[in-house]
Amino acid sequence: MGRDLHAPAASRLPVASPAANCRFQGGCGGPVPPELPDDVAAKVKNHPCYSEEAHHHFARMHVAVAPACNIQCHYCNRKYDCANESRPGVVSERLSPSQALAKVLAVAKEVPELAVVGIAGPGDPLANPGPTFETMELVKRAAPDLQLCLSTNGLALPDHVDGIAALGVGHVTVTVNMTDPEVGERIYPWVAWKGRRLVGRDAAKLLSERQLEGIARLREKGILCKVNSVVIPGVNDAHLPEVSRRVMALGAFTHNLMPLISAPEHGTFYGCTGQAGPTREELEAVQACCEGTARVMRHCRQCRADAVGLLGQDRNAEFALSRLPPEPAQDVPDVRRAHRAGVERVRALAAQARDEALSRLAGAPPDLRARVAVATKGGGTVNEHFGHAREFQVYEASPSGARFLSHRKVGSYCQGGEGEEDVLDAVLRALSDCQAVLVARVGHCPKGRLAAAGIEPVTEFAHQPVEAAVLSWFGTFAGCVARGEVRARTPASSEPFGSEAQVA
Ligand code: CLF
Ligand code: SF4
Repeated sequence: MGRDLHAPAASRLPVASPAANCRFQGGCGGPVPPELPDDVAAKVKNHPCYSEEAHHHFARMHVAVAPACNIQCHYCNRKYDCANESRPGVVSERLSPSQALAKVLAVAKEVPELAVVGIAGPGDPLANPGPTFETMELVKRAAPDLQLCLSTNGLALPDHVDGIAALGVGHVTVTVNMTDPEVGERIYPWVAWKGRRLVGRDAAKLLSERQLEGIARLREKGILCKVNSVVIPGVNDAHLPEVSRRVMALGAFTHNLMPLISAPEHGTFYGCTGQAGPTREELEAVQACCEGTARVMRHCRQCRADAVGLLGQDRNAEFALSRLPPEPAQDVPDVRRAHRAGVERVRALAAQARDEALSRLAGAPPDLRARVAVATKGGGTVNEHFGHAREFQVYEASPSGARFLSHRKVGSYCQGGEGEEDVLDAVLRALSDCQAVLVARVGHCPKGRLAAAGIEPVTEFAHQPVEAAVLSWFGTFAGCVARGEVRARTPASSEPFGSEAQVA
């Protein structure tokens, strides 16, 4: 293909010119996403995947009613099932449509944040159209205020867009890893098509054509489409900006660039052949490059196909079939309504606090920025103890605002009242590019280790809204930089993305 696939990803990517209106002064490689039209803003406002802000307040659940798949991806092995695993395609139990409804109602009773019911596998929802559509019909009738969502590889999508629209499904995700069959044949060994198995470039070409046709048809029907791409170093990473351009031109709403998860014990082709996922630096380089043309999603948690709860949580085990009541629960829409009203109040206060914090940054150098980690367990505030956090959310702060960059999975440092030193080492590595970590509380020992590693532990903003907290800390930091007391830094990481999670 005339390009060096063994060079580091960042050096192979086309250089994105900073847009004239880039609010991160060119550092992000992309323009400010345009304001959303009101009807689109309303559709994404409470969807935890389509809105980064919403993911603090709203939950999704997946119902695993779709076992079969019509293609094979080199990163997938649906036979592997581990309760600690967190990859799409992996589930603990498969459900019939009526079991799925019972589970939705049970979750709705216990999780007022529930806003979206999605079907994401463990195979492809549209390779199982009977159970998929029956489930969505049942959920729509029982709890019409819950949003319906599905995620597909796109092969069968053009055949089902009308049915999806008729059911009122508002959000569809299509996984598009390539538009070039030469790239695609290295990702897909086969696709099943009209009773035959296509292989090689023919398979990839057909898959790509069907995906792009499906995305265009979703737009015609006014259905929001998110495109997911798995970043596979040396295979499709340098090609993904082209994918981004194509799918956005066809009307996709956002592009979610996810790291390949690959390990020999997963039993996948990539796992067994040593194909590595991207490092954090490589992933961020691809995301920054695509941001030139797309609204890039950065807060994906690569959920299991039976995930339940806020993104980053998985409460699926609480709602296993064996724990469901014999009779389906009654729906409780009033509880969800009350939660939504509460979120609106929290949002108004958070926006006011953010604007006040921003106004105090007026004199800071426009090109100053810093990465700040936040410990939160939802609700949009700094409310998690350092030792209990199983992930940190990382923001880039600048005088223009606080921008979500990524989450970092970690092991919980405090286990049974004792601090685990090896876990703390991994946390320090995971946050090595951060200047500070904002937490509700932190113990004496980790506080000292964080400070020694150059990461300021901060409890001053406990229970304050996240963006305002990040910006308030940044204001103090900017003053210290101006006085020469500290230096801004953004060290790169060469660890495989997600390797921190291995300590969990
Ligand atoms: Fe599920 Fe996907 Fe709908 Fe979200 S997940 S079907 S759009 S409700 Fe979300 Fe999970 Fe990432 Fe998917 S965090 S894997 S993007
Ligand atoms: Fe697995 Fe999904 Fe690929 Fe099918 S489309 S092989 S379920 S990852």
